[in-house]
Amino acid sequence: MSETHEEGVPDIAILLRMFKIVTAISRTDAEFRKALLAGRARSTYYSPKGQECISAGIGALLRQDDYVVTTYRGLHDHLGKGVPMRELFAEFLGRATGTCKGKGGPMHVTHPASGLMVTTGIVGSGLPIANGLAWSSLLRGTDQVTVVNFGDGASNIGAFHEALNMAAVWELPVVFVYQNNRYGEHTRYEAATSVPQVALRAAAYGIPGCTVDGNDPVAVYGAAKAAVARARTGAGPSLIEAMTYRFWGHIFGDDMRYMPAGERQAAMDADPAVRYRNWLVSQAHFADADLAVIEAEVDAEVEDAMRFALGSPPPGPAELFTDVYAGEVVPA
Ligand SMILES: Cc1ncc(C[n+]2csc(CCOP(=O)(O)OP(=O)(O)O)c2C)c(N)n1
Ligand SMILES: [Mg+2]
Repeated sequence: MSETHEEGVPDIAILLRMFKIVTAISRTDAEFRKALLAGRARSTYYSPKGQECISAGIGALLRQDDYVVTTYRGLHDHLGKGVPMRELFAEFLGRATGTCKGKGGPMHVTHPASGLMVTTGIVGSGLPIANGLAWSSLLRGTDQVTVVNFGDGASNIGAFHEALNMAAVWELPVVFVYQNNRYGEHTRYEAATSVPQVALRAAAYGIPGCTVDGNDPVAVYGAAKAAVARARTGAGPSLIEAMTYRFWGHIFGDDMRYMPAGERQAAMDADPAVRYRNWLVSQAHFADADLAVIEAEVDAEVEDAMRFALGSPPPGPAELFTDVYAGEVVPA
């Protein structure tokens, strides 16, 4: 972290909350990759490692009853919103104890109790869904805020433009969080996008847009604070472009040949989790030993969640017809 953020440093409880989220994401990601490589777990896995500070900055701001929508690369957003680790791990591994009884899997994690409303596998589809959630809050007269996370690839899909326009016209309480990790699948940002920064597109819809360092939770928190306040007070939507990088390619197991080796190495050398930890210590917000205690607690929680998930059964055949139809349906 090059900046000191002297003026805009959030209070110590927020810094700590963000550290716990960053650590939980980073350690969970490492645990998942280890389990997959060892053959202990089988799943498709879209690693969010590198993008954890975005979810920490947003997660530290939201209330439990606020809504979050995310994508298949959403593990960081799930943890940032407070989805319980045991149920989350179990869902990722398709177990009956998961958030959706193992029937959603990593691409469809839903946990309304913590406000994680939808995880989608269809690029761009989360944005209109977020508008619907926000519209429901307006109809019910609550001051809930909806945050929708999506990637740079999604910003070139029609649904992005339709959703931003509608949210602006209806002044919906949505924060559009655009996680610019420089690649949509195997396509570089520059090859697919007409503007140097997608935040510029906010002007086309008459809403505020900004670009922040997505690898700095303090910067994300600062930008999101204004956007969340705007949404909560009925002033309408905003677009936040968070610049970041995905460490492990599109899907875990990707050979990553299309990513220049130097570029990826530079991003990994500047690991945002390590950078935030170093900044907290160098600015004397926390002692190294205090953070080590938290890391040990997080490690224990991650180990426990993995043990719980691996020890849980898959959903049985009787589950095939439950949670599928609104009414009672008995198959012939
Ligand atoms: C409508 C649609 N088109 C194509 C795909 C295939 N696809 C899956 S992920 C992806 C890349 C999306 O990139 P981005 O929005 O930048 O998200 P990231 O994976 O970087 O988080 C594509 C094209 C899809 N799932 N949905
Ligand atoms: Mg991307």
